[in-house]
Amino acid sequence: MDLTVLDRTADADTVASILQRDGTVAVKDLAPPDLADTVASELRPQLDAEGLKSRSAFNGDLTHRCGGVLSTAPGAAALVDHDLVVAVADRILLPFAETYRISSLTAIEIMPGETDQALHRDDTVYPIDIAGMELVLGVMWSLCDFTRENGGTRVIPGSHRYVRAWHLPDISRWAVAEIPKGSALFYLGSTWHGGGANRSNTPRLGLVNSYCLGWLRPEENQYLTTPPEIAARYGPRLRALMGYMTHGFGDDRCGYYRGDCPAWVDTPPEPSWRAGRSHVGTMEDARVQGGG
Ligand SMILES: O=C(O)CCC(=O)C(=O)O
Ligand SMILES: [Fe+2]
Repeated sequence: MDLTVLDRTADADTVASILQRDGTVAVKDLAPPDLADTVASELRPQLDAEGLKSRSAFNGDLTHRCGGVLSTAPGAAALVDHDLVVAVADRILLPFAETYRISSLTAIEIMPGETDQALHRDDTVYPIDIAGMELVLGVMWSLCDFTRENGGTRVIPGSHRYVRAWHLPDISRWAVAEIPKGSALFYLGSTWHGGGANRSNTPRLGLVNSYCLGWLRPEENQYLTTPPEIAARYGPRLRALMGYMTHGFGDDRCGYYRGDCPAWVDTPPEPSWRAGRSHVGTMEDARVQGGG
């Protein structure tokens, strides 16, 4: 199956319905190329200084990675908090949670000579596997042109939502995200994918944002990588995405905090995040239950 690549004029319903059908979709030219350049140059010092610290059998030997992106690259806010991305994430994740939040934000620079990354799903960090329930949405922003030669992300359309234990999808063929700088490749947490080998002579730089259901623990600790003083520089929606807001409302909440915090968000900034389906009982329930 091919990867569908849409124009930046695509609306959220179209993007989300292809994403639900295929497990992946790309929207090209979603961010201006100069924004991609700005983010790339903001990330540069940290990539050079620390990029190779995360070398591993999974991450690769010739791949630079860095997290803490919103502390080092403020330009990335416009990508992570992009209106279309949020609207698509609403459609994919809100059926299973009242809000969602950033799970990880990682700059990934695949250097020339790097080999293929193992194909994988991003949602295997969570020990739950319920067919049809998406836990994670990944968005890979191309900060340079992604090509077949330089390690454009490989995705397997149709590989999503398999119940891992007994329906392993066929991962012998993949599509390559060949997308210009400033594009966004969406893939569900259950969709098989991986970085590509870089057979070119220039690095391949991308920024991958993943969003998880609001009641899950994020992969990267957002409070330590973007502490309140730094988070406070961003708007309320991005602060909520960083986790400076509860999941759930009323008496049914995760992550509440009653102290002072300059980054805290009291009122969910998106109407779609205000469903408030509280499950705990009330005093009135107790009275009806006849407890005296
Ligand atoms: O670099 C890429 O294209 C994909 C990386 C990836 O999927 C991961 O590290 O989880
Ligand atoms: Fe991945």
